[in-house]
Amino acid sequence: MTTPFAKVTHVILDLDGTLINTEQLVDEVVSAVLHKRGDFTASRVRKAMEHVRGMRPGDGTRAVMDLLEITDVSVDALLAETSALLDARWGEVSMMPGARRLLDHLHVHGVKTALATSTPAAFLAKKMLSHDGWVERLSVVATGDEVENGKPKPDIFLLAAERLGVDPRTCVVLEDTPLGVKAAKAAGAFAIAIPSIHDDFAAYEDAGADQTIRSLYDLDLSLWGLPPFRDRVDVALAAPSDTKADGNDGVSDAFVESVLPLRPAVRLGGPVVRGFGRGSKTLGIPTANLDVAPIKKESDALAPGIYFGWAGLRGNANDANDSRGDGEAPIENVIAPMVMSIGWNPFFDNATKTVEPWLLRDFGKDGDFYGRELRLAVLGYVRPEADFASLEALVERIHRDADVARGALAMERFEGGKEDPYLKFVD
Ligand code: ADP
Ligand code: RBF
Ligand code: MG
Repeated sequence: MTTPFAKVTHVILDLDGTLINTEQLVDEVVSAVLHKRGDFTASRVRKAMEHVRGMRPGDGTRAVMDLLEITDVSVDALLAETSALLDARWGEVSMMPGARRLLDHLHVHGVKTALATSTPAAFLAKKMLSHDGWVERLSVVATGDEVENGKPKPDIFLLAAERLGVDPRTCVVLEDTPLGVKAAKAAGAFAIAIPSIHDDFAAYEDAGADQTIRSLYDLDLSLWGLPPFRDRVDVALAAPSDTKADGNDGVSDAFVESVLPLRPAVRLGGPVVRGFGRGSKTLGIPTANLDVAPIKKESDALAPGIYFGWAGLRGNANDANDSRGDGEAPIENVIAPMVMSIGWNPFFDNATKTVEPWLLRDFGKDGDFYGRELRLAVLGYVRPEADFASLEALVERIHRDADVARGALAMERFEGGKEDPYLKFVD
């Protein structure tokens, strides 16, 4: 058993980047506006924007202008320009993976919740127009315009706790930015960081985070004395793939692992593209990479991490352009179990996000998928992406993920997923 970090009674939630996925849209819109104001490198603009993540819109605009030394326009004018562009696009914003599950869970268990957002009330209404009323289910709301000082000052969390009618020391704050974590700690609350800046976890530790997790899927409420989630499912492993007796390699030797079913299943697909050419060569584990751009919305619905499900791979029976010699039997459509990775591969520190399933079947001479259409029905989440001390440890963990996937997909509740019509190429 893990000992709890603390016993809290109330949960305070940040909005942008924690509950709703606004960060990429804001980055895109604001950086385009900033680039029009001077000859900045992309990395300088990105750094400036990361520096102000979590601030109120006015505070952030002013701070970015200072950092980039933009003087030919007023803060208000620049803010008006970005706000108008953003207001036209808030409808594109989805909830963060795991946010709906968390809010439903806290609601069902009667845990009192506060929203503590830097967004001013007037912006909040516009931002939430396309959402279906979950804000109303929160106990209290505190907005950026209601306080004297924005994050990293504690005001917004002090106000949220006051409206909840409790001491901030009985609250845990969920935050995606270092400035938000700082503000929560300054208010005396506990702070869980769920970083939206994925390449700088140290910034969250420096800010004083009590715990850092990679996504809301990994939130363990029992560590905080709150009612735990009960929706994970145990998967029994046939045998540990780690045959070394002691588990001193950072990879657990347990015979059971729990997975989080995704409801509903996430469907995504496209033609198989070339990846970094590393899977087979470096790891001995081939992964069929999908182009992320056309499936951005679907892949963003999943937190970076490791998943399992079923894959449908289109054959070439109907392919008039089949360039192989006459008389060769056509390759049939197949449905196979799969285990996949989504994210930035911390071990390799990739600059771009990949979506890459390993199909758990030996394809032999038919193992060239490039250009063929691959469809995935993702049924469950296994674990977050991790870094490893050695390549061997990474490879061992991926084989264990495959064992977990095979075990889960043999269970009645996941087995039927292979009948998903999406995976059958009927046309
Ligand atoms: P890349 O970096 O281009 O993705 P990999 O070394 O990861 O290359 O190998 C992936 C390729 O190997 C796939 O695109 C596919 O053509 C082939 N392949 C063969 N068997 C499998 C399998 N079981 N699962 C995934 N890909 C496979
Ligand atoms: N890469 C990581 O850096 N960390 C991981 O925890 C990780 N887990 C993976 C799990 C599975 C099931 C698969 C198929 C891949 C995983 N990878 C991980 C990605 C691996 O590094 C990648 O497939 C290779 O770099 C080839 O692109
Ligand atoms: Mg690959």
